[in-house]
Amino acid sequence: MHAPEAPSDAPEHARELDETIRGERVRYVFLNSALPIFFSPIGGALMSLALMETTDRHRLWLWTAGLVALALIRLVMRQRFGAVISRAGTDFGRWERLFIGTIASIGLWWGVGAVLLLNPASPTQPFMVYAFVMLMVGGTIASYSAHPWCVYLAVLGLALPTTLWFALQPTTVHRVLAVGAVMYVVAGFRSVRTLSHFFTRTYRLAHEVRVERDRAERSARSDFLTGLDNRRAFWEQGERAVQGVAGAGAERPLVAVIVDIDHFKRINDTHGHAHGDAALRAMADTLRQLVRKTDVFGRIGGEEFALVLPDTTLEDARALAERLREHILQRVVAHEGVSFRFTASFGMAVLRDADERLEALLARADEALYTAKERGRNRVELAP
Ligand code: GH3
Ligand code: MG
Ligand code: MG
Repeated sequence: MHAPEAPSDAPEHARELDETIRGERVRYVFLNSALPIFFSPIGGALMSLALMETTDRHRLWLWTAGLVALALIRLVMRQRFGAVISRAGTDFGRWERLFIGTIASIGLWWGVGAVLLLNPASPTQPFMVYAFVMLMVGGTIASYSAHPWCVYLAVLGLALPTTLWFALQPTTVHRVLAVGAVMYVVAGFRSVRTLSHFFTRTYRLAHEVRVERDRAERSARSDFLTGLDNRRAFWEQGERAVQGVAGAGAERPLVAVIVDIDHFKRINDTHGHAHGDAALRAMADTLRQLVRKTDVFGRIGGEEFALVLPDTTLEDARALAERLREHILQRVVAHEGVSFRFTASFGMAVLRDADERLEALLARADEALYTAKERGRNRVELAP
């Protein structure tokens, strides 16, 4: 049995979809990284400014310069990724590692840097550092929510060092703030997870809609029994081919052929409907084997098939029709233990001029087919 369309390979499909979603996450991180690239060094500079009076200036300079350097690296990376993002075959996995790697290292630079800049001697300075670090945590969650791992790694690097430092202080107010930081981060992670879930679901749904639409479109245009184009698809493409000749203006030969299985009713009556169907599939198979992919052909009725052959001379078309006729004549159809042969008749018509439409052309081919039937079947006839 010829399945008109192979069923989609489910695991292969799922893998492909996962890859697409992964690519989209990377793309989202990329799109959203424009602001954070600048906000990270600006935030660092602002914090340095705020700490100027209470912290060693050389350290502040060094730390801010590090942030600027990391921002520059990301800027270059963004430029390069922007150039390849829409190109087929972009290795999203590689960019994903690079993006997460740099975003996480900036988080770490911030987090570790913040602890090294902390001045325990000052009564207010650590709280300022704490505030800046938590602001950065919020910004990271907001910016990269589509990519949970990016958020988890960057936020852990950012928040863990300061939170630990606060937790280890003997004073209650420090410890309370450490607990607050943990709650803040947990709630943030939780919401990132939820967002990510909806992100995946949206893409999955969009993908399923696309797949179903393609499937519906394909099945509306193909003949279920033979897998060939059905009447509608054949007609659309045939019209286009005929109009192509009209548009070209020059002398371009085009031939239409109608094929009709001889005494098909007899096959059905003698062997059964299933054997008739087997003959139809054998016919379709022969067409697929011998007719060029660029030609238009399909099953237009019960046991009727039609071809539109653009840029084909009458001689070539006749040679093809004869080859098809021979091939069918020789072919033994075997179905459920019964073997039989059948023949087919052919009617051909050459496009008269650029004004002739497919309907008129096929009507003439049909007349020729009628002549072929009259003259004994299993033959090729040309419309006058
Ligand atoms: P001729 O040589 O003059 O073409 O005779 P014929 O028997 O082929 O033509 P006729 O038009 O008398 O019979 C066509 C038969 O095709 C009748 C119909 O039952 C059968 N048929 C139409 N569609 C299908 C199909 O999808 N499967 C099968 N098995 N038979 C079909
Ligand atoms: Mg027939
Ligand atoms: Mg018929």
